[in-house]
Amino acid sequence: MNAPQKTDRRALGRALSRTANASVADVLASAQGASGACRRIGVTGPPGAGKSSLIAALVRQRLARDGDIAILAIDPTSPVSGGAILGDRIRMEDLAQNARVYIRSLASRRSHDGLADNLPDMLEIIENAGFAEAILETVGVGQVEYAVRHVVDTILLVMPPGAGDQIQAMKGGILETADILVVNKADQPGAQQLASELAGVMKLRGEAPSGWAPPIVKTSIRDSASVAALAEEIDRHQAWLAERAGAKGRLEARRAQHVASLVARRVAEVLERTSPEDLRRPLAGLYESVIRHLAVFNGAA
Ligand SMILES: Nc1nc2c(ncn2[C@@H]2O[C@H](COP(=O)(O)OP(=O)(O)O)[C@@H](O)[C@H]2O)c(=O)[nH]1
Ligand SMILES: [Mg+2]
Repeated sequence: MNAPQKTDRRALGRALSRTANASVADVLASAQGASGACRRIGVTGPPGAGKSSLIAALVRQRLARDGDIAILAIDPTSPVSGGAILGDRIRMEDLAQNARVYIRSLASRRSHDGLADNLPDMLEIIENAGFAEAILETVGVGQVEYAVRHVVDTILLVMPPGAGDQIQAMKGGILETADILVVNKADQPGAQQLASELAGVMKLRGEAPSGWAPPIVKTSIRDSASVAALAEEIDRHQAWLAERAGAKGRLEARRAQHVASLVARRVAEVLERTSPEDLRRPLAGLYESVIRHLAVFNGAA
């Protein structure tokens, strides 16, 4: 499939906006589910770690290859625009002008996990639009990172020097799901100390069940060799995924998770339209009524 032309980008933007607000019925009418055609990279970590700057630096290098790149930023701070994304725009100004790059911010909506509810659907649109790569930036350390796991192939956890205290708190969390640990701002003091602390934590953790040992990469946006080294680790992880006998596992898990999230959204849709009287009914009756309504896509839900 060919990448969309620059003139198609407005149509792409409209399709994404439509999907962001689509009901489950709307999604089922058009979406097919992920095909795995597009490399998906998640970049997470605390605000100010340098995620946007690093993504911009990575993309500038990765444009040397074939294929268009989409950058999606989940912005929990503002429902519309502004805030962090405004800053991101400035860091990515040159890329925003590039016909082969598509940048889009997504406000996180009512979702319990802080991700846009329709993120899997939006990523499918990006995939079908022919992008070779989609890079997803998420802010914060928490539930979002677990949700990201299901929609991307490779997760980067970006930390600034001095984040050592946070590592203790993260031990059982995001550190477990990250595929690559990035110590950014390596031009600042404390980067080596953080890298050593991380290495210690990873050693204690022992070998991951998957067999992938997350590398620890020090980067600085001022050092293009370090960004190239990070790009290489991303490629190495993607190659490792592709080579595994169970390589299909991740795509299938993604599709299963997609269906699960659609069902959860559908339940929420039905409950929204359930009257207070019905909600006071005995649990078994209420449960049965909800189940019955799930498959009935009419105005009355
Ligand atoms: N010294 C230094 N500053 C950086 C580096 N990467 C990002 N920054 C700065 O850190 C600040 C936050 O960067 P940003 O990309 O917005 O972080 P985000 O919130 O994680 O997306 C900005 O002022 C960047 O210029 C780096 O490698 N070295
Ligand atoms: Mg950012």
